[in-house]
Amino acid sequence: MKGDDSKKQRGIFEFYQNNPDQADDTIFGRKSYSDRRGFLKGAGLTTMAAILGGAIPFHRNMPAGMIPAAFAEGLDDVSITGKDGLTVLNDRPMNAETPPHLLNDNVTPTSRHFIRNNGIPPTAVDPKAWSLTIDGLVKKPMTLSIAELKSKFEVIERQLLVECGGNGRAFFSPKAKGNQWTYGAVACSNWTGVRLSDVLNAAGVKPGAVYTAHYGADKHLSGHAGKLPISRGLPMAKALSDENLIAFEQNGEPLHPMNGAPLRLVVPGWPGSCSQKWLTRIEVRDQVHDGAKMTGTSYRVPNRPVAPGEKVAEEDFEIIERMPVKSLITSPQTNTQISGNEVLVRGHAWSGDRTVQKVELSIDFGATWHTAKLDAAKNKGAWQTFTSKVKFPQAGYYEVWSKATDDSGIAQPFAIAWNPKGYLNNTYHRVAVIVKA
Ligand SMILES: Nc1nc2c(c(=O)[nH]1)N[C@H]1C(S)=C(S)[C@@H](COP(=O)(O)O)O[C@H]1N2
Ligand SMILES: [Mo]
Repeated sequence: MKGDDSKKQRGIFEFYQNNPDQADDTIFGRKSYSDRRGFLKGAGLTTMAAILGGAIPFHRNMPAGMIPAAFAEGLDDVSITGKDGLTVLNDRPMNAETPPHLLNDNVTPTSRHFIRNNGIPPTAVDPKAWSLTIDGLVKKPMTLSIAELKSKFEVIERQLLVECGGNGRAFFSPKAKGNQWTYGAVACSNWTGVRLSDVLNAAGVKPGAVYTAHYGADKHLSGHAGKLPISRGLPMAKALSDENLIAFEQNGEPLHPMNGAPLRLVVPGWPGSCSQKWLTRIEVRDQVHDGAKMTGTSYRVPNRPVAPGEKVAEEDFEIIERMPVKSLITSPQTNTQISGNEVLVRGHAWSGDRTVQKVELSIDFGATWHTAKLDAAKNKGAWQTFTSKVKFPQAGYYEVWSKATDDSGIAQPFAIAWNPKGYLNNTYHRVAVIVKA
């Protein structure tokens, strides 16, 4: 690691989780484990400070006794105000996912909505002073306060699904770099706001418009004022469809600071990265947006099937659009022991921009499948909840597998095609159930 601050900084947890041996080597040098005596020295300290920007919150994930007491003191755990039971994957930037059994509610409570940050969120936010600018290829560029958004446009409440493009990345082999999301970078809260399409139409999209560009108030990890952590956009057809919200409330309250307060986009069914948080500006462009994390390999997959671990040229990557069909079992929690031979299985299923037609469950590793009861979505862009009473023939170890099929006849696959950045893992969800005699 060099001291170059344009280089991406990472939290110590991600650093260790991705490759513990390499992290150890970087920080402590290539010495034998017993030689280290629990102290950082020389280059190790400098490196650590560069990675962490000063604080070392995740000492418990480091080799025992390796963190100087002065650094570790008082930083035993990370709790995020207003969040409950989330698993923190990274502290700089903050990234946290929700264990599946905490996503059992039809509507995800704010306390259980995951956090995916690419940079440093704004602090001391004043909703009254906040403004949103619509400019670029529009007839009437405008800057609106949140009060003006509320008074000039119809305010609606919708239940909308947000899923990170990297949800399920932890299960790719070879490993893909980035947050090792398992299942819980997905949520479906109630959002209140105005339609993105209404606001764009009021500004008057000019002919020749191709793509939107979204800007937020968070800062790049490097601290560079001119550098954005993330700025993504949408093709005009998706931007102008009526399910997307410019939202100022989540579950009937102001947005949580980590979920974009005071204003954000919610673009259901597309990679979460399309849903810009701390939203300040939407620009309409005559070409595909080229902002931070729009280009290169970010939120992109190869345009052809590739072998696991294959190197793919950057020009062969394509922007991810809708998210694929997927299901999540939210009850029972995995590894639950039950007595009696029956359990009520519950979960949710979704397919970006489409409807889920059926969810099937298997308790015999896919040999036979049973169709679950599947509810309709509350509205376009929401997930659908499924339930099924599952009977087990005898005591023993079982896995309950869930497989959703959408209205295009596309089902979740058993195994995921590998891609370099670990996106779009929509394989069956599996939970273990131990049936006691
Ligand atoms: N301004 C801004 N918007 C952002 C991000 C970000 O880092 N900064 N992360 C994006 C990504 S990658 C995802 S998956 C969603 C996550 O939304 P959440 O943190 O509210 O769950 O926000 C998106 N919007
Ligand atoms: Mo994301």
